[in-house]
Amino acid sequence: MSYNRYPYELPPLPYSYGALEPYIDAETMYIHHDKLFAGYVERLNNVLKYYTMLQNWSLEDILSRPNALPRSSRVNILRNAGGVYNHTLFFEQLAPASEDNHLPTGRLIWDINQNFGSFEKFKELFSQSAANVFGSGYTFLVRTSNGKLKIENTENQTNPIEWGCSTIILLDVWEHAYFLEYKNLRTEYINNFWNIVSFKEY
Ligand code: MN3
Repeated sequence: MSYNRYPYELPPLPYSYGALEPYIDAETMYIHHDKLFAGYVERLNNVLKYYTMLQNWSLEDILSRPNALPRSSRVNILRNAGGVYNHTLFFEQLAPASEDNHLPTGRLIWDINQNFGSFEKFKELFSQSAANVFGSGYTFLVRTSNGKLKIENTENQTNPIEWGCSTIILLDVWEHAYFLEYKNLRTEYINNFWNIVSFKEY
């Protein structure tokens, strides 16, 4: 069993269900991680059991080579591999508000200032972008293949790795990510994301 190769297993949540309160409630975390994320892991294993060749591919291999996937199962594989990849990154990057890693440092803050003017301006643009996701999807901060930072929205479980980008942070704006606590108030959920998202060293 592995987190990045068939047969996939569900990565454990790196903190308790209630660790992100009051910004994300424990019940939402439990359902999101143990039920919805687990469902993507299970469905990905179910489809990959028919494709021996793909069992040796990493998630990155699968998502970055959509045209190499068997046509009859392509949508099913991409959807579930994307669901596993995106939720792995989403839960991994969140951290209790009391931790001190919620501001970008080093090369990343330098690049953010270069690309967006300031961290405050970047947060404003990212938040606006997340508020504008129509239907189910995500907002990403990515590094493009030529090294630039970019904010991108995607639909459903699409990850910009499909067009050569790497993910720095992402916000799940599917309703299941916030509806229990925030109801229709997506903007409050987005604003509170900045208290719990963490940034890695670059
Ligand atoms: Mn989700």
